[in-house]
Amino acid sequence: MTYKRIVILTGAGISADSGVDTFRDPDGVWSQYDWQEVATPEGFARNPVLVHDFYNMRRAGLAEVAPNAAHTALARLERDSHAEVLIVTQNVDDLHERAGTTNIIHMHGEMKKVRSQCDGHVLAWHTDLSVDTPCPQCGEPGCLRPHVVWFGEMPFSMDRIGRALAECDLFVSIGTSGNVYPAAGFVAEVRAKGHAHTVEINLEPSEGHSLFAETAYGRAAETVPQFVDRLLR
Ligand code: BJW
Repeated sequence: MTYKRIVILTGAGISADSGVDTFRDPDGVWSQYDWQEVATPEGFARNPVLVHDFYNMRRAGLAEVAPNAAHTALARLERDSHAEVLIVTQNVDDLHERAGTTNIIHMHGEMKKVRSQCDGHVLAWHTDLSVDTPCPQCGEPGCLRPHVVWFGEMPFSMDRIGRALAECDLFVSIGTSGNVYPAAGFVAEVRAKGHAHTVEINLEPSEGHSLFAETAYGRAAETVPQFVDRLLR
């Protein structure tokens, strides 16, 4: 393997084989919930009880799932390759970390964290959250929110991601439909800034599939380990 800096963007499709619902597939999260009600700051302001219930249910669901072969293969890539491997995930689950990945950015936040709206303080959180939960910092009820990025909010660590995209020599996109920006624009950014090889691994061609130099289609739990085996050979 000749690559020195690898950036891997992951989306809901990598966790699908673990039993976590994707968003836009026919039986996905957005077929059951209106994203404007549960994934916008305006929805949270209108009905915080509904939004807390939505995230409480998904947070509790994490106890029922485990990393699959795709998460494990990416952790193996980080551990066994000489390249610097950075995972930029849009996922709010913790399956990459549970598989052993350490160099990771959760650009859309993390389900097992909450944030104080009073002072921006971020806390690890493993139980249900409600409008009555007092903030451990200030003692006020109602000031904690899920530490996730909703539509209209700025994703996290964009400066660090921008630098990594500019410097990488391999960019791989796994399990994302390419519907949501800025992540959907990363492949174009990589192509504009450098000479990195670009690879899409997904169940089916994404919105931006034609921008990738190489593509592989199939279930992530099968395609990602094969791809990693090839890189490590
Ligand atoms: C498998 C598989 C298997 C299935 N194996 N694969 C017009 C242009 C540009 C931008 C905008 C625009 N209009 C509005 C915007 C902005 C907006 C946006 O993009 N809207 C679009 C809908 C048009 N974006 C934002 O508001 C973002 N913020 C922002 O832009 O700030 C300004 C800014 C500007 C410039 C630079 C920087 C910032 C914030 C977006 C926040 C998204 N939040 C959510 C919820 C997070 C919390 C939570 O989980 O509840 O993030 S929405 C949801 O979508 C979640 C996901 O991370 C995200 C992406 O979804 P993903 O991962 O791609 O999942 P799916 O379901 O779409 O696709 C799964 C794929 O897997 C499919 O292709 C399947 O085929 C595949 N698959 N099984 C392999 N077994």
